[in-house]
Amino acid sequence: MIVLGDVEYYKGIGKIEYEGKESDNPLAFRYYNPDQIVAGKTMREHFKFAISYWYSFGGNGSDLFGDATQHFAWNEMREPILAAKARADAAFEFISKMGFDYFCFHDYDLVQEGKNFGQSELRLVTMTEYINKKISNSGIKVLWGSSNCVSNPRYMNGAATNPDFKVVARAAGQVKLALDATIALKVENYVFWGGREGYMTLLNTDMKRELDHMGQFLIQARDYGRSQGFKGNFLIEPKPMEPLKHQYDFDCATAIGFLREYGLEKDFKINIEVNHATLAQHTFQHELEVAAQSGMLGSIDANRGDYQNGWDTSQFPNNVQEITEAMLIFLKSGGLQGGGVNFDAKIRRSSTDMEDIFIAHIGGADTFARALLAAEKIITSSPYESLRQQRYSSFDTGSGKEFEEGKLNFNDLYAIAKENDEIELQSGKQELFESILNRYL
Ligand code: XLS
Ligand code: NI
Repeated sequence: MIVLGDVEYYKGIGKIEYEGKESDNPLAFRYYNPDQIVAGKTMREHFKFAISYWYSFGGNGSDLFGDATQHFAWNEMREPILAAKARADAAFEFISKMGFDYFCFHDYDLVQEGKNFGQSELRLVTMTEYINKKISNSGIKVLWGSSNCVSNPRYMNGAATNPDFKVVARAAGQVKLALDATIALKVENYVFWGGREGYMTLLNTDMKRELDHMGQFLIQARDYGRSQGFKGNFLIEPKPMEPLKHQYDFDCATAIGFLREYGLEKDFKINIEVNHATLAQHTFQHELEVAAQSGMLGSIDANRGDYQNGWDTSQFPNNVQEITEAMLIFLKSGGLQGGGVNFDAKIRRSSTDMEDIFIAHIGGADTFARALLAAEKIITSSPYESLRQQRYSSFDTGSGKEFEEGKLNFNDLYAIAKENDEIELQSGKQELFESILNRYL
C-alpha cells in the first residue's frame, strides 16, 4: 500500500518490486525478495530494513564548502509544524513505495527544535500525534528513536559528560521527552550515540568524572524508560571520533566494558555502524563478532566509508564481499536481537534527482540480500564450516578437551610440552578460506 499525504512528492515512481537479477530496471530489487525464505526466515524478517529520517529527509546536499543542492519541498517550508508534517508525508510515501517496514528518527528530525524547552516539548507532542496516525494507517513501524544531543551549541562540551551540570540536566530533560515520544510511537529500540561524549583535549578533561556522569545518566534514562513501560533495547552506537577527537564509546569492546562497569549490560545492546567500525581501524565483521560474543548484537547502521578518506562518508552499502563476511557472523550468531538494518547513509551532494534516494536504498538492500544468500550457501554447501572446526579439533578430545574444561594445571601442561617436543606446523589456509568466499559471491 502506498501512503500519500496531500501532495505526492515522488511523482512517477511506484512501488518498488523484486524483479530478479536479470532485470535491467534501476527501480527494482534484483536480490532483495522480501518474502523469500533464507535460513528459516524471510528476508524481511532477517533485515527489518529501516530508513534514516535525518539523512533521507533532513539533508539537502550542503557540505562545509557549499550550499544546498537538493531542494526538497518539505525543506523549503518556513512554518515549522507545516514543514514537519510535509516531511512526515514524504517519509511515509517513500517508505511505503520502497516496501520497507521501518524508519529511525532523532527527536529534532521530526520537527525543528523550538526557541525554548516548552516550545520544543509542544512541537514534539504535536508531531508525535501526527506521526502516530500515519503509523496506524500504514502499518509502518519505528525501529529506533533517539535524541539529538549533538547539534545545539549548548552541547559543544558534551551532553551527559558536559562539565556544567545545567547542560547535563537539560540533556536529561530532552532525552525524557524523546523517550516519551518513543513509547507513544511504540518504537522498538532506543539509541544513544554519544557524538559529543568524549574530548577534544585531555588537558581540560576529567575523564573519570565524565564517564561516571555518563554511567549515571544512562542508569537514570533506563530506569525512567522502564518505569514508563518501555520494553525494547537501549542501544549504544560506538564511534571512535568525529566530531570529537576521541569519543568514549570508541568501539564495541570499549562500549561493552563500559556497560558492564555500570551494570547496564542487561538492558543495553550495541548498534554497529559500518563506517564507525572502519574509523576505529576495525572491520565491520570484527565489530559484529565482538558484540555477538557478548550476546549484545542489537542492530546495524548500514553504510560504508571510502578507502582513501579518513572520515565518516556514510555512503550507501555496495561492497558485496564485505557484507558477505558480515552475514556469515550474522547468520551464525542467530541474527540481530531486536534491531534491524538501518540505512544510516546519505546520497552524494551531486545526486539531485528525486529517484536517486530510491536507487540508493535499492542498491543497499540488494547488497545485503545478495550477501545473505551467499553466506547461507557458504555455510550449508561449502567446506567453510568444517575447515574452521578442523582447525580446533585438537581441543575436541583428550588433553585439549581437558584443558578447555579447566582440568589441566600448568604442571600438566608442562608435562605435555615435554612429551611433544616436535610439533608439526598446521597451515592456517587463509587463501583457501578467501577463495571459498569468492566462489559464492
Ligand atoms: C553519526 C551517527 C548518528 C547515529 C544516531 O555518526 O551515525 O547518525 O546513528 O544519532
Ligand atoms: Ni548511525
